[in-house]
Amino acid sequence: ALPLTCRVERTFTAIKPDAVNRGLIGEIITRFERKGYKLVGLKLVRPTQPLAETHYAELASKPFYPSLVQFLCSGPVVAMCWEGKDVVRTARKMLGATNPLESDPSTIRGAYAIDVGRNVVHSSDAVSTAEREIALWFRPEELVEWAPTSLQWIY
Ligand code: FUP
Repeated sequence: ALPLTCRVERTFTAIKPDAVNRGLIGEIITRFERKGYKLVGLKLVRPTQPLAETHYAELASKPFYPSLVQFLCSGPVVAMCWEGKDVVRTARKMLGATNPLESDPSTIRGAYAIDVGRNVVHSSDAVSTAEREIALWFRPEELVEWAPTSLQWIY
């Protein structure tokens, strides 16, 4: 049972265009489902340039920023909101290090990525970032409140 003291959080996770094109949507969603997190938002979007620029605004001064924005807009992105105990930090662990050269092979990036510019997934790096990114990518009515009741859907 969920103890009252546990920190239930929400995070913003995105499957980037490289992973969508490579047919990795199911693999990535499956990892989060099997971990035990609850999906409360899900949509396929073709990000506009302003959306991508705002999403990565903190990196605007980096040399790779223009190509990063262009990459995010280059195809469909699966935008997700996942909910559960410590989901922000745990999702980052499940993704692995930003550079696939450093990510453990048991992580999503470690398993499926080779190049830092094509690193398959994004997930918010802090609770405050998650709040900003969820509000950027989703309208409030697109987030669904629900209590998973697995057996009810089988019988
Ligand atoms: P992360 O939070 O793990 O996605 O990492 P950052 O916010 O530091 O970087 C955002 C994205 O920029 C990465 F997913 C990939 C890209 N990037 C590069 O292309 N080159 C770099 O040297 C660093 C990051």
